[in-house]
Amino acid sequence: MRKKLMANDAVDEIIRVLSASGKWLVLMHEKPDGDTAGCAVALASLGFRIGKDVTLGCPEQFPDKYDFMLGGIRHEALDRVPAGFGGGGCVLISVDTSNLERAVKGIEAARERCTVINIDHHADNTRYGHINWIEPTASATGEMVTELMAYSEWGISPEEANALYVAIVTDNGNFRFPSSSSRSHECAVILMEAGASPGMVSEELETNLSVNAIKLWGRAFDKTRVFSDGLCAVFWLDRADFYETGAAKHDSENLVNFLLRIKGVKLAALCSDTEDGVRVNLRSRFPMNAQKVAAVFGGGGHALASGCTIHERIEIALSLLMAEMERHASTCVHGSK
Ligand SMILES: [Mn+2]
Repeated sequence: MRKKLMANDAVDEIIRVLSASGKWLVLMHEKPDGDTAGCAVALASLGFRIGKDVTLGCPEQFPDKYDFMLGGIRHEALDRVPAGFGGGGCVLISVDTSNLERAVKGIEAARERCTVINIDHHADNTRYGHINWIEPTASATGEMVTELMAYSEWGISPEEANALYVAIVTDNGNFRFPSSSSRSHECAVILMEAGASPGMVSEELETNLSVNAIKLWGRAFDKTRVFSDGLCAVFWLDRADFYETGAAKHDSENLVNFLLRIKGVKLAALCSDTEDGVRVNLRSRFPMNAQKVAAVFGGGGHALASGCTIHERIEIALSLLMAEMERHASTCVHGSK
């Protein structure tokens, strides 16, 4: 099967480089989500399938809940690009990673030893690769990788199709977020024809919670605060909430989405106190723009889903954040009149 892509020089160049390279290093971003993990697993699997020497690298522990899509693929926890990686015919592929701060360390230095391919859908991508294929209208990097693989002569195996299906549905909320498009659905068709099983994937994704995660969520729900005339909501997790419940860091991934289910709320945030500062996950509904709030604190992401870190005590971080959310909400309300 060969899906026609719009004319795209970057894709032709990527396929040419992948084809010519014997050694691939495929990298996910920090705190791997379904999109980066699914894309990286699919590309690594492709590499193995066509006889390349592949390393699949994850900046930290690979999240258990995505283990099902690994099949027999090995992955390594890498805190930096291995010093020995490089030389003729080596390629480093970074997926869904908007900047080097979110990536495995050492990509900058590795640029001199290998070709760096940067495939991403974040509008604020800093174009750190030799080849940068950035499509902000894609609902997931998984759409791009689906099209790339379908367009190439290599195609997509059933396992790769499942991994890419995970990438797409975890980033576009099962085709419910405004970012999902006819293109997203076309990619789903390609993946189903390649053997993806949406039923199996949703079963794996929806029924994998730990009791500890539920207890952690309860702690956050209990601290919900709605403000700015019901337009904004926050909740937060203290360090004690994590260690007293025994929950893992990634158990709070996408927890913030619950706040947007409160009637009238259009801008929501989860603050998690960590050793590295207060991590903020922001979500919004149009016309509010979560990215604008995150940007005030040096963060980034997408218009409707973004994040930042505030290096303050949790109480101070919360008050700074809530003030900024309130300011943004009032700009939107008055701006739309
Ligand atoms: Mn993504």
